[in-house]
Amino acid sequence: MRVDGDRFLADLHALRGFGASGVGRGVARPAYSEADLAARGWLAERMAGAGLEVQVDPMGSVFGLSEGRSLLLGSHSDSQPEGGWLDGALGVIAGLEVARAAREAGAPPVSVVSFQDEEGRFGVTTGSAVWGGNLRFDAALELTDRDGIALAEARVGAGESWVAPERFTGYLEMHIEQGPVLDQAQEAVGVVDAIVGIRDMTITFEGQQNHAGTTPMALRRDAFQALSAFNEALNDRLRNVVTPATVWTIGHVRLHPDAHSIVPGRAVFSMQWRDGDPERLRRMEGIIRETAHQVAEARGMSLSFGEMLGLEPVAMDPGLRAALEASAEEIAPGRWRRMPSGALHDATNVARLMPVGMLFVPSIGGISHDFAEHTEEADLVRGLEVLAGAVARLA
Ligand code: HGY
Ligand code: MN
Ligand code: MN
Repeated sequence: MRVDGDRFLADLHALRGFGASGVGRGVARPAYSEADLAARGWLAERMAGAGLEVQVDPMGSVFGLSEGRSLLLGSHSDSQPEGGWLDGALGVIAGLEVARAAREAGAPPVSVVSFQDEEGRFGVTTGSAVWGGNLRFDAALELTDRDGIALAEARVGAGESWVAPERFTGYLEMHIEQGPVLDQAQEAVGVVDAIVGIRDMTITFEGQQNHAGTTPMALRRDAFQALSAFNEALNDRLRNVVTPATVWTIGHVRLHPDAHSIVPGRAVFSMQWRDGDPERLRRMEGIIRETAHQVAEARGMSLSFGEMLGLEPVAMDPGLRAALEASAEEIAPGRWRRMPSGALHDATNVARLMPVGMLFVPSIGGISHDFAEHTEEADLVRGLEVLAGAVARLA
C-alpha cells in the first residue's frame, strides 16, 4: 500500500477552509456549527469518492464504511471555539488517505470515522462517548452548552441509525501530541501507551449582588472574591496529592451580572482535573468539594455543584501498539518513543468496544487549543506513513 502525501496534505488544507479563522492556520468549527456541518458534508463526499459507504449516526458522527469487517481509523473534525487546523482533523484525513490507498492497492479494506463533539461543546468527547457506551444517548440529548442550548436542539444533520461496532476489528487514531515532549526531544513519533482520565464539572458561588460604590468591603458577599479565595486554597491543598503529571484547570468563568460597578452576586465556573490514576482523581474531587464548602461557609455564599462528567484512564491494546511501534521503528528509527496522552481522545470511548491504538506527531512549541497550533508537513506525512505501515502489519 502506498499513501500519497500530497493528496493527504491537500485534503487537510481543504478541511481547514471550513471555519478558517484567526491568525495563521486557526479554525473555529465547534460541533454542529455551520462550519462543522459544511465540513462534514465535504468529508462525506470525500469518503464516498474513496469508495466508502457514508453513514451518519444519531449523534452526527460521520462514518465511511468499507465492505466486510475492517479496521476503523479516524478522530474528530469539530474544533474548540478557538482551535488549530490539526487537532482531530489530522486523524480523520490520515484515515481517509489510508482507506483510499488500501483500496487502490487491493489491500484489506479500511473504514473511517469523524466523531461528533469530541471537543465538548456539550459533554466530554460526546459523540464517541455515546457510541462507546460511556454516556447514554437520552442523557446526552439533555446536555446543554454554555449558552444553555440543549444538544437535542443543536443536533442538526444527525442520522437515524447507529453503526454496529462489530463491523470493526480495532481502532487506530493518529493525532498531534498537543504537548511539548516530542518537539523538545526532536523526535518524530509517539506511540501512546495510555490516555489519562478526566473529571469535569461546573461550580456556582452565589452571594449578594450590590452597589460597587456604596457597599463597604466588610459587608460584601462578593462571588468573585469567593472564587479567587477558592482557587488559591485549592492550589495549596492539592499540592499534597498531585504528581508533576496531574493537571487542573478553571477555564470558563461567568460573573453575574458582569459589570464594572456591581459587586458580582454569582460566579459560575468550570472545574476540570486530569490524571492517570483513578484513585487520585477521586481524592482530588474530595478536596475540591471540601474547599468549595469551606470558602462558601466563611464568606456567606451558597454553593452548588453541577453534574460531574468523567472518563476513566484507558490503556492501549498491546497488539495495536506493537504494530505502531514496529512501523515507527522502520520509518523513524531511534526517533520515536512510547508515551502517555494527557489530552483526551475518542479512543478512550472506543476502547470499550474494540482494541484501540494511538499515534502522535510533534506539536511545534507544544501549542494546541489555540489558533497557533502547527506541525511541520514533513512530520505529518511521516506520521501518515507510520499509520499506514501499522495498518499493513495488522492486515
Ligand atoms: O480536552 C481534550 O483533551 C480534548 O482535546 N478534547
Ligand atoms: Mn483532538
Ligand atoms: Mn482538542
